[in-house]
Amino acid sequence: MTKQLSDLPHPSGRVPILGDIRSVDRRRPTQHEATLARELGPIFQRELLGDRLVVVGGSALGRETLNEQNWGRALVGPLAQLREIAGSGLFTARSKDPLWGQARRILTPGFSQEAMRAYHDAMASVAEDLVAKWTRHPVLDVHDDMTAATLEVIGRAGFSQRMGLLGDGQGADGTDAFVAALGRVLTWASESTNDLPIVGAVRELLGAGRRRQDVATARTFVENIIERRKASSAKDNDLLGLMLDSIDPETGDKLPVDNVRDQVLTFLAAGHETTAALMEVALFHLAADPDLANELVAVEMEGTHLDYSTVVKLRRTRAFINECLRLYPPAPGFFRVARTDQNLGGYTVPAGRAVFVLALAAQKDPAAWGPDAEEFRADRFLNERLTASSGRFFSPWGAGPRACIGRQFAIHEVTLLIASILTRFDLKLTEGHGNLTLRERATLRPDPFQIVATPRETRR
Ligand code: MNH
Repeated sequence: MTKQLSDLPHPSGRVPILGDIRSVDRRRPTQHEATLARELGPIFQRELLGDRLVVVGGSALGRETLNEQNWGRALVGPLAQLREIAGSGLFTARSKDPLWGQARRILTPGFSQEAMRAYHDAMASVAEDLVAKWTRHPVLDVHDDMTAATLEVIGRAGFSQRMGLLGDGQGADGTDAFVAALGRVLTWASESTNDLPIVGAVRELLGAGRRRQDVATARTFVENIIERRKASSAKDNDLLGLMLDSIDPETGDKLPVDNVRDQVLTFLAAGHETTAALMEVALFHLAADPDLANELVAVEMEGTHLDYSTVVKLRRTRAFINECLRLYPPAPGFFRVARTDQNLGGYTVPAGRAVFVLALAAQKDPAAWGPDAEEFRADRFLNERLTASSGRFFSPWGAGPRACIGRQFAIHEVTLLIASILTRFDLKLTEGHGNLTLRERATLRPDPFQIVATPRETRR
């Protein structure tokens, strides 16, 4: 006999009508849910005014939801809110919207191995600008510099467009305003998902004007990028080139003008926020553990020229990056919807019901990852072969046809940035930054911290 979702364990302190109101952390919702998963088990519920969120935080049950035959992607939670700014861009389009398939087909060549090879020099130019900046200013704000670096990378590699945040400061106008507007919209998307209907409605009313402005700011910024590109003679075969000119082989259509705008915005947002989060987690661990940094340099970086084929061979760095993604997934979870009635851990999940798969919890489930599941072990992914049959939930890029299209792009970028930084600098945390704490705005991203970068002594 399977049980109903109403039978799922829930946090203690449930109150009539409002429900599990005492167990909502508006500012750090998924970190709170990961704590609950430890107490309540691999699947639990949280109810607010009769609205039930089903959270899957166990590794084995999480893996069941990755089965594309039984489960699909669901556009709910913060993701649904983000349609307000990203429209039917790739990330926020409904799977059944023909524009999703069309855009995915048009853009997939932009993420091939060949494309990565072509982006390498643009990515390397950003790494060099970052190194130059740190040489001049050794005490650095990691959050700001990673926002700058990742935006420059997606701008230069994806849109042949400098963002004006690194290097000589030339490039798109209004990038800072764009970043600020985007940050506020992301925060709203995350926090409003955890609002009670009434409180939420009031907040909506208060925030709507500001948000309209933010959306307008962001759209104007990307429209300027598109206009500038159309006016230029450059016919680059980059992401923007594909968006503007490429014809979908299946439908014979180009992307509609409005959709190009939504795609550019989507790629600027999805391409930088998550990647910056990953870079920040990585830099924190490298600064906190100089032995680890030195080992990576000594074993696989020293004396190499960081060209495309060298970067793809940095397997220890890759393993280290995977461990960052395991413990600090920049997308802390994703929604999956049951295609037909499912039995999940003894509970009936009716067809059409969405569940929140909490990668943040499932990727440190001791039942799968062992007693040291919560420990950061940079070599974990070197020693344990993670194949599809390894039985552990590891899904920082999502799942199925809606999985991250930018995965190889992000991995190449992050590996190259880390190698460029480590071969040049010794990193140290400044006093008072002993712990990595994370804030949430649909993504999970470290709170700002500083590091000190001193030039590494070169061996003769
Ligand atoms: Mn990315 C989808 C994680 C970097 C563009 N990305 C997803 C999803 C996850 C994800 C998880 C699926 C979400 C869901 O199912 O609800 N992405 C990441 C992480 C990084 C990242 C952890 C970096 C680290 N993403 C990038 C980069 C780009 C990008 C870089 C672009 C250059 N991601 C996307 C797009 C989608 C996506 C676009 C939506 C794909 C689709 O729905 O077809």
